[in-house]
Amino acid sequence: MITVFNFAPAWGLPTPSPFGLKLEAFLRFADIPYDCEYVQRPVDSPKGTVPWIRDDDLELADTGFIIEYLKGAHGDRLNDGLTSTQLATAHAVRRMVEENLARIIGYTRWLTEENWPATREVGFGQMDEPWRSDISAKARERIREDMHLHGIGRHTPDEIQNIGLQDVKAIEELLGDKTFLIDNRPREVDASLFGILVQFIIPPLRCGISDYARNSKTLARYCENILAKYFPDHDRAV
Ligand SMILES: N[C@@H](CCC(=O)N[C@@H](CS)C(=O)NCC(=O)O)C(=O)O
Repeated sequence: MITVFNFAPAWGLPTPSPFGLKLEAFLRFADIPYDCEYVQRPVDSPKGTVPWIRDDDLELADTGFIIEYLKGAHGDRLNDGLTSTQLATAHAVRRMVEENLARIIGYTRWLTEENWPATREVGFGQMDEPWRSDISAKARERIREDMHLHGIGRHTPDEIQNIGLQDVKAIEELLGDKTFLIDNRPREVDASLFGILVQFIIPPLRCGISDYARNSKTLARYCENILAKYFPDHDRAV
């Protein structure tokens, strides 16, 4: 049985980690059994990131590499029958949400004043003072430096929200009235899209992208359908 090391359920989601939720969604879409072990910090992860997996003696980090490994071990169960154009669209959407929108989730959670108290509570709430204030402040500074070096951290909060809104509106247009991004069943790209998009819809984040996504029938329906059908065991009260 595969073990997924992930952040524990929080904010009404099976995990507040966009990439952790991507991986769990992939495993459920592909019907591959797994269990979860929850961690507070990814100190034991081979790449220092959440999620990572253990399968017998193998430990592997980064959802891109994990999913390639799973496809090798269990077969590519989600992309069968897609045309090369559909696969190319899926690739472009996956890169957009993982490389841009997911970073904006990080910015919104960690670096906006209105969302920082909730982020600190979920990430560091179990720690005692003075460690809690000290370690959370240092982690926040590290994220501020990362975002600055990447470049996105040099923009204003409104500019960053507008950059993310462009992605979200493009997804809304591509989804239209379909149940999934490409056709009528979940494909590999839906794992990335759901894992990241739902983080703007269910958690109590306050930002322009969340306001837009929660009010979009297309985007809210997409996420709610996947949660209901593929995560029926999830207790939203957590
Ligand atoms: N490209 C990686 C991204 C993983 C990632 O950024 N994970 C975040 C949590 S969602 C993380 O572990 N950040 C470092 C940390 O929390 O210390 C993947 O696909 O797994």
